[in-house]
Amino acid sequence: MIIQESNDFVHTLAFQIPKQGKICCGDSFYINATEDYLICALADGLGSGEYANESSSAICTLVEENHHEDVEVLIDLCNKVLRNKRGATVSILKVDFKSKKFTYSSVGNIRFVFSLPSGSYIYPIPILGYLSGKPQKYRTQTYSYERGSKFIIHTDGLVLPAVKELLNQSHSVEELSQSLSKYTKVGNDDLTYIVGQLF
Ligand SMILES: [Mn+2]
Repeated sequence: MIIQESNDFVHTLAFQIPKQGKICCGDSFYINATEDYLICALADGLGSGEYANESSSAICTLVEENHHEDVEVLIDLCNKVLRNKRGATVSILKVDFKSKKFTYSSVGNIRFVFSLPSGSYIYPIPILGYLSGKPQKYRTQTYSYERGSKFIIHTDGLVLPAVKELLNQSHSVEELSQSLSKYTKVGNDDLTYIVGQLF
């Protein structure tokens, strides 16, 4: 499955494939680009199949219904929505186009790399573990970006040997997606990535 969401300020492309032999994907994502901001949520439900999907899709529904909220608020709401469900690893990215800043918060093993056109990279450090409705610490960080910046957010079903080079060598989200295709064969975990480029 490939989904694209774009406007004058951002181009994004998401790709998802379930674990080998499964119809239901345990990963879920949500992307929305408004005139003011981009919001992305990616969740990986523990295990796989239906119950993993129940948790990860609850995260995405919550972010969809509350996408105007700040990342700090959203990540805590995400934790609460998982009470009495299977846990999930969760990442939320919000990019403000006017101030050219992005805010990111993550709990668990979802990977995020942000590449600036100047040649530097930002790897916000996630909190270890997963959300499960229990009291939880968060780390929410804000950074500045420049026009032309690119990013990738992906679940642990995608294993990339050289993510910096991939980001560097691709001039568009379509090119990036093309160069990721050899790493996205059906495997032993659900696999989701979101790539984006900011303008
Ligand atoms: Mn996974």
